Amino acid sequence: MKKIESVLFFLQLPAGSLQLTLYQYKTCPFCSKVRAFLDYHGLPYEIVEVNPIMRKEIKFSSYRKVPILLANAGSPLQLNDSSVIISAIKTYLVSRRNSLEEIVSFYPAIKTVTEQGKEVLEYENKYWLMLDEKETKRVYPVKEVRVEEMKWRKWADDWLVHLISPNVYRTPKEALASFDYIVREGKFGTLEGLFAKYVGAVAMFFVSKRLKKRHQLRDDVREDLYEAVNEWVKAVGKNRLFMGGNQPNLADLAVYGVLRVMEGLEAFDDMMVHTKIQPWYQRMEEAIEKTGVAI
Ligand SMILES: N[C@@H](CCC(=O)N[C@@H](CS)C(=O)NCC(=O)O)C(=O)O
Repeated sequence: MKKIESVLFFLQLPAGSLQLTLYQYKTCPFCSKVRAFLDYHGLPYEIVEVNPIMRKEIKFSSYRKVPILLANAGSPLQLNDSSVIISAIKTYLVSRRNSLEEIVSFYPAIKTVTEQGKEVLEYENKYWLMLDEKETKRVYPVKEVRVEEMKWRKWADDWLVHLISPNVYRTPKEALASFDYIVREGKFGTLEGLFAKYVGAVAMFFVSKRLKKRHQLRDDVREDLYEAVNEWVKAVGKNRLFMGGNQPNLADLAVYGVLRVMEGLEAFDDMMVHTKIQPWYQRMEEAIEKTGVAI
């Protein structure tokens, strides 16, 4: 049965029928989440690396953050916010009843004001896939699986992501190493890169202390990282390979996407040594390498 479904999926979505362009900073955790999702589903996409200083590449957009995904499934469409992008495209892959445009309209943007009085855009339903009863049964055999996936996707955005900066800019040496990596991987001019590396490292070292306070992290921010990561491993449990069972679900992809941006940095190596994440992390790497998975 599974095989027939996957053949149908590929028949319904011929190569090139969904053209995607991802505007990103390579080292941004939200962008990494989207790449993990697209790669796992074997969806080809072009990348436009955005210069974080001028952001000229996204001049066309009134939404000023990355990731932005331009999708063309017949008519061009702009999708903002990593979780909206993932939910909308996943809905589109599972259910071809609605156009992508219609699906995106189910994730409206609303302006809200944070506790600090800052105006921010939030997207309604962003962890919810717009499926009918039959499709829901296929993706989520029991209700609890859907609830769990949503809970941990939200956790990745609202908690895990906030542990990254305080950890990778923890000490001046780590801040410099992080910026060296950001400049190497990102799109910077030569002078801009040098400026970003040193000024950015100093700035982010101090900003990360502020973030640490704002999110009420412990003095040793590694402890919060280790605790969070072990909490995730515990939630996956010993009886399944991924939170999604034998295959990653959207929560697995989100957590992996966020953690992956620390690769090559001291915080990542420490996390591998001091937590139980490694076996799951390796399984995720392998799962994402095998692209073109059936929906
Ligand atoms: N909720 C958004 C957050 C995106 C976000 O904050 N992106 C950062 C980069 S990591 C950004 O573009 N910040 C504005 C800037 O760099 O100018 C999402 O999930 O996509």
